[in-house]
Amino acid sequence: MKLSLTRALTLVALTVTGLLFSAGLAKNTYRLAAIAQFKLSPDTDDGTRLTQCTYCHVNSSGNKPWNPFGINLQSTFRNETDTSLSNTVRIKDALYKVLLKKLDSDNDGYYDALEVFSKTLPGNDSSKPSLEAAKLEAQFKDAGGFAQYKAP
Ligand SMILES: [Ca+2]
Repeated sequence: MKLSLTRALTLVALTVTGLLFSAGLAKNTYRLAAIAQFKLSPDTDDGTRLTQCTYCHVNSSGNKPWNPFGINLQSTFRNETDTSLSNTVRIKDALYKVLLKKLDSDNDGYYDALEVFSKTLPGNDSSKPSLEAAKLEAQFKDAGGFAQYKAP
């Protein structure tokens, strides 16, 4: 069977569009899951994003590459979640499990959960809490510690 060039190009264009759409949808699903679970700033009613893709990615448009926190989250998602579950359930599980590791992904002196708690960026060493780590950790524990970031 021969495809005309026009039909072949249309097929390629539709496939690429579909892939881009599903990738975009996935990204936003994960971003929204992180906002809910980590109690980050939600989008405003007019759609302005107050929590950017750069929470986990290097670029504001998302995709590759991931920042150090995003790399740890991605690894947790791939290696420590149940692949028989939906990606939506897996990402929630990964969001919690990556925090439990007490990694300081960006090496700024504050482990990731403390950065989530203080609303700074766990994957960017130029964003870090102003409070000293021991005081912040005491507040974090008083507020419920890791359990406050369990999947809903
Ligand atoms: Ca940081």
